[in-house]
Amino acid sequence: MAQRGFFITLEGGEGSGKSTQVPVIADFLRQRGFEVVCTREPGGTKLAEQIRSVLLTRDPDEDLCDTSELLLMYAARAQLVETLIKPSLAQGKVVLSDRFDLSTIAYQGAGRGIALETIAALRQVAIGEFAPDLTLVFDVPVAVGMARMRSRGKADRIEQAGAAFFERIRTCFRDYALSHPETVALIDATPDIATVSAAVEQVITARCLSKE
Ligand code: Z5A
Repeated sequence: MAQRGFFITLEGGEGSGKSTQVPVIADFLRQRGFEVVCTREPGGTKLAEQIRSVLLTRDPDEDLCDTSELLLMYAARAQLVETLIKPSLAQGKVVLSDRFDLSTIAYQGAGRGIALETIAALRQVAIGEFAPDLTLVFDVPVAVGMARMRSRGKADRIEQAGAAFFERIRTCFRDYALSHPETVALIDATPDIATVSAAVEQVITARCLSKE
């Protein structure tokens, strides 16, 4: 039977540069002989991508309420975990996901103010105890991230929230990383792309590859 692969998630606020790092990490791991599957949240499968478009497109006639937003995040996550992530890990592949469950704690929990107990109850229904082997939290000051995003153009529905919302999210990501040092690494994402890549590769080498 194939050895189980490992699951790495990339998390952080707007413009933290995590999406830029996904193909860099994938290349780094492929060069070391791993089969790598890259995905994202919300989305990553045909049906989960349909949920993503409901989540990220602002409907001028009807606001998505916070509870619906939370339920749709978990509907998309259940679909992604069951149909893509678990089967890929069972085949011995490495899965890289641009965002995962920690984004729900940060955005719906710290950002929208939904109780962590509510989030934990839904997580249990959607994915049970399933969790990443390693989470990389990309940290940049909110103003730096926003400036990077502005240079990219139009904001989606969630990105239209105010600066205080994004400050709460950044604090949540940082606090979570510092309080879960065994499974989460905090990456300073302010320097240039190559410097951030080098820091990430060092963490992956130490946490995942040295156990091979
Ligand atoms: N969301 C949620 O609320 N709850 C959940 O449970 C989940 C998600 C899973 C998904 O949006 C939204 O869903 C997200 C959270 C919410 N919303 N918000 N707001 P998305 O997938 O469309 O986008 P994103 O994940 O928020 O961000 P992104 O667009 O993928 O950007 P990024 O990963 O933070 O950064 P990037 O695309 O790699 O880089 C942004 C720009 O900066 C780009 O021009 C790069 O070239 C540049 N860049 C990158 N790195 C650097 C460095 N190091 N220096 C300088 N410039 C850089």
